[in-house]
Amino acid sequence: FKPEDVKVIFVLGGPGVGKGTQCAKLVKDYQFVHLSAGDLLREEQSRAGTEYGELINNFIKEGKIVPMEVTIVLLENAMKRAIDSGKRKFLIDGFPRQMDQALKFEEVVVPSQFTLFFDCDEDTMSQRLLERGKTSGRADDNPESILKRFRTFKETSMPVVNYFDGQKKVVKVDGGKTIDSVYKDVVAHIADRLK
Ligand code: UP5
Ligand code: MG
Repeated sequence: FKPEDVKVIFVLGGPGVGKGTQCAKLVKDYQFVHLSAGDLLREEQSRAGTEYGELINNFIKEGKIVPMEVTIVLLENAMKRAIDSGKRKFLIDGFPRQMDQALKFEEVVVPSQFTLFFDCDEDTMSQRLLERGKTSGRADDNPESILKRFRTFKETSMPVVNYFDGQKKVVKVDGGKTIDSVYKDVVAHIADRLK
Protein backbone atom coordinates (compact mmCIF):
# COMPACT_ATOMS: atom_id res chain seq x y z
CA PHE A 1 0.00 0.00 0.00
CA LYS A 2 1.03 3.58 -0.50
CA PRO A 3 1.94 5.38 2.76
CA GLU A 4 0.24 8.58 1.61
CA ASP A 5 -3.12 6.75 1.46
CA VAL A 6 -2.88 5.60 5.06
CA LYS A 7 -3.24 7.42 8.36
CA VAL A 8 -1.76 5.98 11.55
CA ILE A 9 -2.24 7.23 15.09
CA PHE A 10 -0.18 5.51 17.80
CA VAL A 11 -2.03 5.07 21.12
CA LEU A 12 0.36 4.71 24.05
CA GLY A 13 0.19 4.74 27.85
CA GLY A 14 0.86 2.47 30.81
CA PRO A 15 -0.70 -0.93 31.40
CA GLY A 16 -4.40 -0.53 32.20
CA VAL A 17 -4.52 3.18 31.41
CA GLY A 18 -7.49 2.60 29.09
CA LYS A 19 -5.97 2.45 25.61
CA GLY A 20 -8.27 -0.33 24.42
CA THR A 21 -11.34 1.23 26.02
CA GLN A 22 -10.78 4.63 24.39
CA CYS A 23 -9.90 3.10 21.02
CA ALA A 24 -13.19 1.19 21.02
CA LYS A 25 -15.07 4.47 21.47
CA LEU A 26 -13.13 6.15 18.65
CA VAL A 27 -13.89 3.20 16.36
CA LYS A 28 -17.60 3.54 17.04
CA ASP A 29 -17.74 7.30 16.43
CA TYR A 30 -15.05 7.81 13.78
CA GLN A 31 -14.67 4.51 11.87
CA PHE A 32 -11.05 3.82 12.72
CA VAL A 33 -9.54 0.38 12.42
CA HIS A 34 -8.28 -0.53 15.90
CA LEU A 35 -5.21 -2.75 16.01
CA SER A 36 -3.96 -3.65 19.48
CA ALA A 37 -0.47 -5.12 19.26
CA GLY A 38 -1.10 -7.00 22.51
CA ASP A 39 -4.36 -8.47 21.17
CA LEU A 40 -2.63 -9.54 17.94
CA LEU A 41 0.15 -11.19 19.94
CA ARG A 42 -2.34 -13.01 22.20
CA GLU A 43 -4.25 -14.23 19.13
CA GLU A 44 -1.06 -15.45 17.52
CA GLN A 45 -0.02 -17.12 20.76
CA SER A 46 -3.26 -19.03 21.16
CA ARG A 47 -3.20 -20.29 17.59
CA ALA A 48 -2.34 -23.98 17.94
CA GLY A 49 1.11 -25.06 16.90
CA THR A 50 2.35 -21.59 16.16
CA GLU A 51 6.06 -21.24 16.02
CA TYR A 52 6.00 -18.25 18.33
CA GLY A 53 3.26 -19.33 20.76
CA GLU A 54 5.46 -20.33 23.64
CA LEU A 55 7.86 -17.46 23.12
CA ILE A 56 5.08 -14.88 23.09
CA ASN A 57 3.44 -16.27 26.20
CA ASN A 58 6.68 -16.09 28.15
CA PHE A 59 7.38 -12.52 27.13
CA ILE A 60 3.86 -11.39 28.07
CA LYS A 61 3.92 -13.07 31.50
CA GLU A 62 7.26 -11.41 32.22
CA GLY A 63 6.05 -8.03 30.94
CA LYS A 64 8.83 -8.08 28.38
CA ILE A 65 8.63 -6.83 24.84
CA VAL A 66 8.29 -9.45 22.13
CA PRO A 67 10.95 -9.08 19.39
CA MET A 68 9.65 -6.60 16.88
CA GLU A 69 10.07 -8.93 13.91
CA VAL A 70 7.02 -10.78 15.23
CA THR A 71 4.88 -7.77 16.11
CA ILE A 72 5.54 -5.69 13.01
CA VAL A 73 4.58 -8.57 10.70
CA LEU A 74 1.32 -9.10 12.61
CA LEU A 75 0.50 -5.39 12.41
CA GLU A 76 1.45 -5.11 8.77
CA ASN A 77 -0.65 -8.12 7.78
CA ALA A 78 -3.67 -6.79 9.67
CA MET A 79 -3.22 -3.38 8.03
CA LYS A 80 -2.99 -4.91 4.56
CA ARG A 81 -6.21 -6.86 5.11
CA ALA A 82 -8.01 -3.72 6.26
CA ILE A 83 -6.68 -1.62 3.39
CA ASP A 84 -7.80 -4.29 0.90
CA SER A 85 -11.30 -3.87 2.28
CA GLY A 86 -11.18 -0.12 1.76
CA LYS A 87 -10.10 1.14 5.20
CA ARG A 88 -7.33 3.70 5.70
CA LYS A 89 -7.47 5.14 9.24
CA PHE A 90 -5.69 3.15 11.95
CA LEU A 91 -5.34 3.33 15.71
CA ILE A 92 -2.24 1.31 16.57
CA ASP A 93 -2.71 0.55 20.28
CA GLY A 94 0.16 -0.43 22.57
CA PHE A 95 2.84 -0.10 19.91
CA PRO A 96 5.63 0.99 19.47
CA ARG A 97 6.82 0.33 23.02
CA GLN A 98 10.56 0.36 22.36
CA MET A 99 12.67 2.85 20.37
CA ASP A 100 13.84 0.37 17.74
CA GLN A 101 10.20 -0.56 17.01
CA ALA A 102 9.25 3.08 16.55
CA LEU A 103 12.06 3.75 14.09
CA LYS A 104 11.53 0.50 12.18
CA PHE A 105 7.76 0.84 11.84
CA GLU A 106 7.96 4.42 10.60
CA GLU A 107 10.69 3.40 8.15
CA VAL A 108 9.19 0.23 6.66
CA VAL A 109 5.43 0.71 7.14
CA VAL A 110 4.31 4.32 7.46
CA PRO A 111 5.15 7.40 9.58
CA SER A 112 2.60 8.10 12.30
CA GLN A 113 0.46 11.19 12.17
CA PHE A 114 0.80 11.65 15.94
CA THR A 115 0.73 9.75 19.24
CA LEU A 116 -2.23 9.83 21.60
CA PHE A 117 -0.67 9.36 25.03
CA PHE A 118 -2.71 8.51 28.12
CA ASP A 119 -1.16 9.40 31.45
CA CYS A 120 -2.20 7.98 34.82
CA ASP A 121 -0.72 7.04 38.21
CA GLU A 122 0.30 3.44 38.83
CA ASP A 123 -2.07 2.90 41.78
CA THR A 124 -5.08 3.62 39.61
CA MET A 125 -3.83 1.45 36.76
CA SER A 126 -2.96 -1.37 39.13
CA GLN A 127 -6.44 -1.36 40.68
CA ARG A 128 -8.03 -1.53 37.23
CA LEU A 129 -5.83 -4.43 36.15
CA LEU A 130 -6.39 -6.42 39.32
CA GLU A 131 -10.13 -5.92 38.98
CA ARG A 132 -10.02 -7.00 35.36
CA GLY A 133 -7.80 -9.92 36.31
CA LYS A 134 -10.69 -11.54 38.19
CA THR A 135 -12.28 -12.40 34.85
CA SER A 136 -9.90 -11.53 31.99
CA GLY A 137 -7.95 -14.77 31.88
CA ARG A 138 -4.93 -12.70 30.84
CA ALA A 139 -1.62 -14.27 31.86
CA ASP A 140 -0.30 -10.85 32.94
CA ASP A 141 -3.17 -9.48 35.07
CA ASN A 142 -1.59 -10.60 38.36
CA PRO A 143 0.44 -8.61 40.92
CA GLU A 144 3.85 -9.97 39.88
CA SER A 145 3.35 -9.42 36.14
CA ILE A 146 1.78 -6.00 36.72
CA LEU A 147 4.91 -4.75 38.54
CA LYS A 148 7.09 -6.00 35.68
CA ARG A 149 4.83 -4.35 33.11
CA PHE A 150 5.09 -1.02 34.95
CA ARG A 151 8.87 -1.28 35.04
CA THR A 152 9.12 -2.07 31.32
CA PHE A 153 6.76 0.78 30.54
CA LYS A 154 8.85 3.33 32.46
CA GLU A 155 12.25 2.13 31.31
CA THR A 156 11.58 1.08 27.74
CA SER A 157 8.33 2.59 26.47
CA MET A 158 8.42 6.11 27.93
CA PRO A 159 11.52 6.91 25.83
CA VAL A 160 9.32 6.36 22.76
CA VAL A 161 6.75 8.85 24.03
CA ASN A 162 9.54 11.33 24.82
CA TYR A 163 11.04 10.85 21.36
CA PHE A 164 7.76 11.70 19.62
CA ASP A 165 7.19 14.52 22.09
CA GLY A 166 10.51 15.98 20.95
CA GLN A 167 9.03 16.02 17.44
CA LYS A 168 5.90 17.78 18.76
CA LYS A 169 3.88 14.71 17.82
CA VAL A 170 2.32 13.80 21.19
CA VAL A 171 -1.17 14.64 22.38
CA LYS A 172 -1.35 13.94 26.12
CA VAL A 173 -4.62 13.15 27.85
CA ASP A 174 -5.28 12.46 31.55
CA GLY A 175 -6.35 8.80 31.70
CA GLY A 176 -7.20 8.87 35.40
CA LYS A 177 -10.76 10.19 35.08
CA THR A 178 -13.95 8.32 34.25
CA ILE A 179 -14.16 6.59 30.87
CA ASP A 180 -16.57 9.18 29.51
CA SER A 181 -14.64 12.22 30.69
CA VAL A 182 -11.38 10.83 29.32
CA TYR A 183 -13.14 10.32 26.00
CA LYS A 184 -14.48 13.86 26.04
CA ASP A 185 -10.92 15.13 26.48
CA VAL A 186 -9.69 12.91 23.65
CA VAL A 187 -12.25 14.25 21.22
CA ALA A 188 -11.65 17.83 22.34
CA HIS A 189 -7.89 17.48 21.85
CA ILE A 190 -7.90 15.80 18.44
CA ALA A 191 -11.23 16.82 16.94
CA ASP A 192 -9.58 18.35 13.88
CA ARG A 193 -7.59 15.19 13.16
CA LEU A 194 -10.27 12.52 13.35
CA LYS A 195 -11.47 12.65 9.74
N1 UP5 B 1 -10.90 1.00 32.50
C1 UP5 B 1 -10.45 1.58 31.37
N2 UP5 B 1 -10.56 2.92 31.42
C2 UP5 B 1 -11.09 3.21 32.65
C3 UP5 B 1 -11.41 4.42 33.33
N3 UP5 B 1 -11.24 5.63 32.75
N4 UP5 B 1 -11.91 4.35 34.57
C4 UP5 B 1 -12.09 3.14 35.19
N5 UP5 B 1 -11.79 1.95 34.59
C5 UP5 B 1 -11.29 1.98 33.34
O1 UP5 B 1 -8.56 -0.98 30.44
C6 UP5 B 1 -8.07 -1.75 31.52
C7 UP5 B 1 -9.19 -1.99 32.51
O2 UP5 B 1 -9.56 -0.76 33.12
C8 UP5 B 1 -10.47 -2.55 31.88
O3 UP5 B 1 -11.07 -3.42 32.77
C9 UP5 B 1 -11.32 -1.29 31.66
O4 UP5 B 1 -12.68 -1.57 31.69
C10 UP5 B 1 -10.90 -0.41 32.82
P1 UP5 B 1 -8.03 -1.19 28.95
O5 UP5 B 1 -8.82 -0.29 28.07
O6 UP5 B 1 -7.97 -2.61 28.63
O7 UP5 B 1 -6.55 -0.58 29.13
P2 UP5 B 1 -5.27 -0.82 28.26
O8 UP5 B 1 -4.47 0.43 28.38
O9 UP5 B 1 -5.64 -1.28 26.91
O10 UP5 B 1 -4.61 -1.98 29.12
P3 UP5 B 1 -3.79 -3.24 28.66
O11 UP5 B 1 -3.75 -4.16 29.81
O12 UP5 B 1 -4.26 -3.76 27.37
O13 UP5 B 1 -2.36 -2.55 28.47
P4 UP5 B 1 -0.97 -3.14 28.23
O14 UP5 B 1 -0.24 -2.09 27.50
O15 UP5 B 1 -0.34 -3.65 29.47
O16 UP5 B 1 -1.28 -4.46 27.38
P5 UP5 B 1 -1.08 -4.84 25.86
O17 UP5 B 1 -2.13 -5.80 25.53
O18 UP5 B 1 -0.91 -3.65 25.03
O19 UP5 B 1 0.33 -5.60 25.94
C11 UP5 B 1 0.45 -6.77 26.72
C12 UP5 B 1 1.84 -7.34 26.60
O20 UP5 B 1 2.06 -7.74 25.26
C13 UP5 B 1 3.00 -6.39 26.90
O21 UP5 B 1 3.25 -6.28 28.28
C14 UP5 B 1 4.13 -7.07 26.15
O22 UP5 B 1 4.62 -8.19 26.87
C15 UP5 B 1 3.41 -7.57 24.91
N6 UP5 B 1 3.54 -6.62 23.78
C16 UP5 B 1 4.72 -6.62 23.07
O23 UP5 B 1 5.65 -7.38 23.37
N7 UP5 B 1 4.86 -5.77 22.00
C17 UP5 B 1 3.89 -4.91 21.63
O24 UP5 B 1 4.07 -4.17 20.66
C18 UP5 B 1 2.68 -4.91 22.36
C19 UP5 B 1 2.54 -5.77 23.44
MG1 MG C 1 -5.16 -3.01 25.75
